[in-house]
Parts: sequence; C-alpha cells; structure tokens
Amino acid sequence: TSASAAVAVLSTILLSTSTLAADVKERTLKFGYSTFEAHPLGQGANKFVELVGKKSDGKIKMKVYPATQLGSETQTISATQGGVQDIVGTSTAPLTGLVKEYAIFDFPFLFANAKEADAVVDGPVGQTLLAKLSEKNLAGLCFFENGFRNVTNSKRPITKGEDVAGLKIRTMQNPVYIDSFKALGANAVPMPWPEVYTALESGAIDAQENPYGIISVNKLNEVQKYISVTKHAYSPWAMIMSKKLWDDLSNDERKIFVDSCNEAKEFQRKFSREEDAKIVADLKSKGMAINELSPEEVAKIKATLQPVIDKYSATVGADLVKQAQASI
Ligand code: EAX
Repeated sequence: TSASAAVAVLSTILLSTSTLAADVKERTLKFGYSTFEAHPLGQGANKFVELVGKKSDGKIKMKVYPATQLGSETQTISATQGGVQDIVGTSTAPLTGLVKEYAIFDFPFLFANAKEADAVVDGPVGQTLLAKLSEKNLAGLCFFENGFRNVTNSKRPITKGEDVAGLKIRTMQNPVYIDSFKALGANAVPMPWPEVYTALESGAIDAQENPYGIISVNKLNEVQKYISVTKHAYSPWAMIMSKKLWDDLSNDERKIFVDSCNEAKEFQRKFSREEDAKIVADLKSKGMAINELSPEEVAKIKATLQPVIDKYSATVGADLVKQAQASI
C-alpha cells in the first residue's frame, strides 16, 4: 500500500539521517612511529589507519611517518604531549619516564608466553596504564606488540648469565632494563633507537636487545653475529593520541579510534607471531648464529634478577603487581 511505502521511505530517511548524524569531522592527522612500515608494527599501523578511514566514511585521514622520521620514541612522545604530533606508536618502555607504573611491563621474565602477555596487557593492568596517560596530556588507545626481546651481540653466544658480564649493551631509556643488565654485570648504555645501528657498527657498543622483527628489519645481522634466545622481557607497543586531539573529538570519533585500534591490534599480534619463525630462518641464512638457553640457566638468571623485580615492585605498587599476577 502507499501507506506502507511511505513508512518505508520515512524509515530510510530516518536511518540515513542517523548515520549522517554521527558526529565526525574532516580531519588529517599526523601519526608517527619508530619502526619501518614493513615490520608487523608498521603493517598493524596501516591497518589502524585503514580502519579509521573506513569507519569515518573517509573523513579522518592520517599522514603517516614511519621509521623515526619524526624523531626517537622519547621525542615523539613529547611531541604528542605538546599536540604537535597527533598520534604516536611506541614501545611502552620509554613511557616509564612519565608514568612510573609502566615499569611493570618491563619486569624480566614476567610473561612465559604471548597468551600471558595478552591477558595482562588487555586486562585491568593494561586498562589502568592506558588511563594513566591522561595525567600526562596523552590518551592511550590500545596496545599492539613489539614482542619478546632477545639479546644480540658481536662477541659470543650467551648460554648463561655470566656470558652477559662485561658486554657493553645498549638498552632502551628505561630503569628496569638498565638495572637488569647491570645486575648481570654488563655495562648498560641507555640510548635512543636511531643511534643504535651506528654504535654497533663502530664498535662503541657490543650488544643490544630487541624482538626478532626489529633485529631483522633494521638489518642488525650486518653488525651482530649472535642472537641468544633470552626472551628476557616482553615489549608491548602503545598507540597513543594527544590529549588535545582527544578532548576535541566527539564521542562517535573517540569510538572510531578505540574500536579501530582494538581491531588492528588483533591483526597485528597475529601477524607478528606468524612472522617470527620466518624471520629466524632468514637471519640464520644471513649468517647469524642463534642459540637457546637451557631452562636451568634461565632459572639462574631469573634468581639473579629477583632483587630488580623486588625494587620495581615497590615502585609500581603491590596492588598492580597482584593484579598482573591474577591475570596470568
Ligand atoms: O620500538 O628502542 C627499542 O629498542 C624499540 O624496541 C624499538 O625501537 C621499537
């Protein structure tokens, strides 16, 4: 009947008006991160940009700057705090300078596997840490993964804690990492990532530690002989927006960013984990010597590092540590 046709037309109009009513502005945002686009983090970042574009009907675009084009992680975090950069993707380790509780992610051997890491990072501890960024002019969206970190060096395979002693090792600018390597007798040198390749090449430092993907995409095989599968810590990677932008967003827009981050995160972690085996084979074929550590030696290293864990448990607070343990 014409009456039902009229209702159909009316409901179509109402539906399209409600879609149009989604409060989304035309925006072009500046998004920078430290690694290369080819890395699983770069692929995840692309997925995030694509999803934000799709969910905003093309209204929200991003100009993406990979590969430290906008500076080191510490520099790009500062730029995002100042609102000069809109979005930053960064390993969480440098965030401890702003929010001390981030140190919990850096506890040596906190996670035995990716499943345990996901449970903590996606659970109440991760939510608390994302929320804490708002005190520092930032808005945390979600966590991707950089991954489990392994030590590379130019001197010898590390098969036990004693082999780390005496190595001049670059660490991230993070006190837990610095203290952990010092406890093993290494000379720990905190250094922004963009300086590391040259420092390894010149011999200013002997060693560094990173997940397989970062080792590979930065061609560290050219300047490092040994990878020892220490898996001594897990690096989450946070997607963070300037608070200035967050405060300017409508609720619809905020939802677009948070949903896109969480969807991209699933893709990114899966891709990161699938890549690892291929990368190891590739690094071997390029001449790197890869060795595992026996469970006994890992247990000894853990025991040596217990005082570091105790020290930073006090820093982050017993409640947060308990919450993390409850999620694992
Ligand atoms: O964000 O600084 C580091 O070692 C990081 O793992 C790397 O730059 C990726």
